[in-house]
Amino acid sequence: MDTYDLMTRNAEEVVTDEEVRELADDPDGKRAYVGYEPSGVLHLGHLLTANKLIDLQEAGMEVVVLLADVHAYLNDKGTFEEIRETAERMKAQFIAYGLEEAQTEFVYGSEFQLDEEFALDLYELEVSTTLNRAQRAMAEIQGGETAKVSHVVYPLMQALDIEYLDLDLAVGGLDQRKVHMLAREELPELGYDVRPALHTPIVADLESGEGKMSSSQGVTISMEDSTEDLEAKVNSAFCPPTRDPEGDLENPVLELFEYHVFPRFEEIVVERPEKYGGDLSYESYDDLAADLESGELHPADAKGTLASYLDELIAPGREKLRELRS
Ligand code: NAL
Repeated sequence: MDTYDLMTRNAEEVVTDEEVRELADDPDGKRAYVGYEPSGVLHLGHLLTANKLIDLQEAGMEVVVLLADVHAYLNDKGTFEEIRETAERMKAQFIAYGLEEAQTEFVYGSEFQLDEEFALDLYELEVSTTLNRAQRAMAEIQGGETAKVSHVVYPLMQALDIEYLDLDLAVGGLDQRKVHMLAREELPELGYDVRPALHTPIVADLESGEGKMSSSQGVTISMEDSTEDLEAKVNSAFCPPTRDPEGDLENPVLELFEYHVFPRFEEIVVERPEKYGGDLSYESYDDLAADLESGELHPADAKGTLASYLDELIAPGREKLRELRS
């Protein structure tokens, strides 16, 4: 696969395409970054951006993972001590999942966000940004009501981080796009450069195929799930025999194959008894989706296969968590 295709595969949005193409011409040693609020254990939402980081590392880039402790604090996720403990476990899970340790730098937000220079830049952004703009940037991240002062400071700090971490590319879920747009507009006002961004899709809720999968509501899959939990969750997932169900619905089973399984395995084997046609093997997502649509691949077989590949992906992180707790 060519470098640009690898860097952008499965990205829902590339801002801007021209800037990312330029980066793809010479990615060696360039720095990409994702930030995460330390909270709970890793779930599929985290792993979707992690897959993109693995692609970028394969393309030769260095990856910076921001453990956004101050952001988590501003979003009411606990005391600094609790947040730090969660962050350390998160780090271990990312490495277990497959981020290349030698090409990954983990940084705590509090290492630079409390410096005087950062604070002064933040105040400058506070002066130049309207309340309305900051609230809109935060609305998709926070989900609930953006009513606290901390919720409008949050996106401004996130925008500044892009400058302070000396990055060449910002990566995030599509829910981060308004923060990245704010950064593109406001950073030049402070005399800083604009950076390109890649946004990963938001995966639909497993059971309904609607909206977004999240840990706070509905069903998600996390590093803590046992093999049996995974099987049960995937089994009860919405899986019509089409990749584009009616209306706003998605096929979450196909989405998980596309975004989580195919990027990490060369070949997917669906095991079937001889009397049902024997094993099927796929090297591309499109072939699998086409077989589901034609009826060659039964949804139940697709689900069983999905559960076992997801299990293989989360097994090392699950093991790591067990170790850390014992
Ligand atoms: C992502 C988050 C917090 C701070 C960041 C700083 C720079 C780049 C990305 C960042 C977390 C993210 C979330 N807002 O919703 O999880």
